[in-house]
Amino acid sequence: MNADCLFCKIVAGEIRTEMVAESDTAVAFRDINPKAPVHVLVVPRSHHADVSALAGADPQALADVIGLADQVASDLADGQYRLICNVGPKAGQTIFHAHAHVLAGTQLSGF
Ligand code: DGP
Repeated sequence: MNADCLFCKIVAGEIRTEMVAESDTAVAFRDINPKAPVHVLVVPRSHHADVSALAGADPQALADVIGLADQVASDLADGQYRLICNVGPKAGQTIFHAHAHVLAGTQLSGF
């Protein structure tokens, strides 16, 4: 755990938020600023700055994040979803704990 990391504090239960799913290696909770009817963040329990770092350090944990994202999209929507991972400030990343955005529950427009 990184003591300065918001998502580490959410994983540890130090900051309360609405959890929608959990696994041994990842947790899923609703984004505070939703961009779709279903907008869930899936984060690994272990701290890595972004998905690129996670892929290098623990590919299985990244696979687990994607697996939990897929489960969330089936549980909360119809299994059709967009998965977004922002890596670095140029991509719009603001929280530097690896995470995937699951967007679902509506017709999503193109990029
Ligand atoms: P990104 O731009 O990819 O780093 O996305 C970070 C997301 O985290 C952003 O969509 C808003 C969300 N977020 C920021 N602070 C909180 C919080 O305290 N609780 C929850 N649930 N989401 C948060």
